[in-house]
Amino acid sequence: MKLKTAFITGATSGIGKATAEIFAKNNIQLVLCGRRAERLAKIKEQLEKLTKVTALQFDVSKKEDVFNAIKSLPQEFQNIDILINNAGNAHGLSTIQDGSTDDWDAMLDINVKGLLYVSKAILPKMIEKNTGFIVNIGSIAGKEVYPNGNVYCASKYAVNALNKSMRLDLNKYNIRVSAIHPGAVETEFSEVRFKGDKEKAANVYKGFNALQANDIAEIIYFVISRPAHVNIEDLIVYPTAQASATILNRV
Ligand code: NDP
Ligand code: 8X3
Repeated sequence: MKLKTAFITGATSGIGKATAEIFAKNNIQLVLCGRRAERLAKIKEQLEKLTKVTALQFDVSKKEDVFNAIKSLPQEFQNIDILINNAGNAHGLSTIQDGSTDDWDAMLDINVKGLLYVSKAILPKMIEKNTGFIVNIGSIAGKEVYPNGNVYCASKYAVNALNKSMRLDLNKYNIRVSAIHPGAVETEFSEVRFKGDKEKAANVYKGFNALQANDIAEIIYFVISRPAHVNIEDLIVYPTAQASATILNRV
């Protein structure tokens, strides 16, 4: 049987990398994407023991690079069945009056426009084939705003809206669309948010059992492996200790 092909953005760490690992174990061939070439090469080498893998190095926020990279895919990886729109990060955690405009640009360009560019480049073939699956990684920050979250929250509210829009616009092409909205997941996310301050990042996950990247990856695999007539629209996934974006039971 022909292998299914998944295209995963942000496959160099955290949720994207864990998803690539689970997909590889389940015989899905992979297009791994990210900016960090060394990591891409290492993950590709590991997962090639399990499935066919190719790597694409590009920045999702650079429009031309996105389209050129996707055009350059080897023939056997061009038929993408599953797109995991996962690349993204928070940059900074400040009030609206103190926020950095560079951080705002990064979050809107990567989390929103990047997701749109990648989807736009991949959709024509899904539409032509009349089948496909898109999983958008949102966040609890796309369901509730929290103090100092402002622009990151806005970017994830946009992902939530785009997920709903994709469902409406792509419905007639038999393309399944799902969003997964995690609460606190212990990845490199907070290190990026706090610009490499490892101590500050580690404090985010102190005093409770945070979700791990693999917890979300398993759910992504569950979502994409339902029978063809089943489409889960939207899931919020928290660590047990977290009740909402702002309420966390730390010991
Ligand atoms: P990580 O920082 O571990 O991973 C982020 C991934 O996104 C990396 O692979 C990174 O790759 C990629 N990425 C970031 N910017 C770009 C860019 N400009 N171009 C291409 N790739 C990019 O964080 P997570 O795994 O936690 O984050 C994955 C997704 O999950 C994000 O959308 C995040 O918003 C969301 N999320 C995370 C939560 C958490 O608590 N961790 C909770 C809710 C949602 P590289 O640097 O190599 O380009
Ligand atoms: C990441 C989780 O709570 O920092 O989206 O927004 S949070």
